[in-house]
Amino acid sequence: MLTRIDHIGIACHDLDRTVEFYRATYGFEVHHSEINEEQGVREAMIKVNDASDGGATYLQLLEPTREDSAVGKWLAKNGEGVHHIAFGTADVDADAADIREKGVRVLYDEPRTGSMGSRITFLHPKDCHGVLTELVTAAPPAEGGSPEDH
Ligand code: MC0
Repeated sequence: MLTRIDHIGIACHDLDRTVEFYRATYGFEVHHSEINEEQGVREAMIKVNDASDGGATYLQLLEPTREDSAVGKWLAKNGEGVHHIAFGTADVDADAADIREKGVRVLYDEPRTGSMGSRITFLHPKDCHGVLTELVTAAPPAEGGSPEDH
């Protein structure tokens, strides 16, 4: 069951400058940053609010690490802006299977690794009224920490 918005993915040309915009304009700080080589992105997660299921909602700022990545191609075509939305679920495998049965293309056979050790998959934007949609299951809580402490 999808229980919250996990994040909104925003494509940008310059991650550091974009992070500074969100800090200076809204007072948001970076909660976590990493490079995901498989996805071809350098990313910063900005936590906006906690959620009742123990998760949280983020803005995910994405700078491509290579031009032929999904974000690199999208930026070249569209410029900066909202790239995808992501829904949080406790069971990405079950939700992806249910959604696939409804005829929506799920892009990965098995979920892959996303931000902060999460498991993620994507739904094709052409099957979702033009919105690239991601499903996310957060990593289990670290010993003695919250699910977001990675
Ligand atoms: C492409 N299209 C989109 C779109 N990307 N529409 C809405 N939103 C997007 N973000 C549209 C194009 O405009 C085009 O439509 C059609 O889809 C095919 O696009 P393409 O440029 O030819 O590109 P493809 O087909 O090679 O790839 C599109 C696809 C790809 C969605 C399959 O981007 C993909 O696999 N995305 C999932 C992975 C991803 O996005 N990773 C980056 C975030 P027309 O009408 O012109 O034919 S990584 C992330 O978010 C992780 C780190 C995390 O959350 O933890």
